[in-house]
Amino acid sequence: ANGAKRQMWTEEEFKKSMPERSRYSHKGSHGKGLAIGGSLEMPGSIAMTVSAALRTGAGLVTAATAKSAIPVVASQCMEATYLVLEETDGFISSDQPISFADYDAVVMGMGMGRHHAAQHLIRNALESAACPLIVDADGLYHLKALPALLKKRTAPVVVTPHPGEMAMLLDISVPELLQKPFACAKMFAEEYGVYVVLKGPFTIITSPHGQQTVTQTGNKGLAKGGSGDVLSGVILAMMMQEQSIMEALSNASFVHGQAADMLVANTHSVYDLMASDLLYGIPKVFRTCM
Ligand code: B4P
Ligand code: MG
Repeated sequence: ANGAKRQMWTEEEFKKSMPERSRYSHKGSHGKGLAIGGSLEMPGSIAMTVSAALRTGAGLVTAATAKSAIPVVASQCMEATYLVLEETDGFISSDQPISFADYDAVVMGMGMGRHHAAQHLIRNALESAACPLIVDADGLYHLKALPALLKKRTAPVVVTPHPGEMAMLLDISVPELLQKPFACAKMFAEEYGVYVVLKGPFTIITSPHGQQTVTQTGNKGLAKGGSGDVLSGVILAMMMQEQSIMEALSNASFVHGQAADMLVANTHSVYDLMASDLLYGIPKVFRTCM
């Protein structure tokens, strides 16, 4: 019965669903995104998320990160703008209100750390951001502590766990999860009314109603710190283009994996591929698959 609701998402679906850009478009037409995360210890995470979002076609991207991380991030991303967040020991500890109404989509969690103080921001976003909210990495740990808020939220939420994080969210072991990843993702999506991007050698994307797509792009070169942060940025940008959320998530996963595949086929290997190389793989995907 599940089979009928499951679709393989390939280059063909990508081609069909990517919106054309209007001659009269401006940066506002392509979305203003906000990425919240990073720390003095992990500044690269948010830098890669922001760069990936810009590479994928976001009109404007703002990075909200710990004050001391900003110079590091800014030196890597000249096109981004910044929101300075208060910090403790280099980690975001701010409960300052963020004006979420200024953005079309928000991604949060990458490199944020698991200090309790960061939970304020997740709470604020769940309560007051009317736009789609994407939660990744350490954000998922904070989210787990807020089940009632998650259920109550009506605007879209996307979670992007790897198997370790999905198992943590479901309170099961990784082997248990890997025995039935489709059913587990569906259970979580339906229970909380969220979109789930369960990452892996194939990535399973599930809607709150249990509809599922699968992408098979990507390779072992992605098994390296930072590749998930790049995916978060690709998702942020795709969520702001004119397509359904399922199309946006499926296309994001397709592009991310395909970028890795094209780099490994041409200039790189699965040993040397680095997450930041994906920023140069994304243009190859747009040039050849669209
Ligand atoms: P984290 O601190 O969460 O950091 P990370 O996930 O390793 O980095 P990143 O955010 O860049 O990558 P992500 O997986 O999100 O890891 C802490 C600990 O969690 C790890 O030390 C480990 O103990 C545990 N853990 C991590 N991954 C696990 C897993 N798969 N199963 C069980 N425990 C795990 O994103 C990676 C991206 O690359 C995704 O898009 C994914 O689809 C892709 N990718 C990775 N390997 C791939 C492969 N072999 N083939 C194709 N695509 C692949
Ligand atoms: Mg990750």
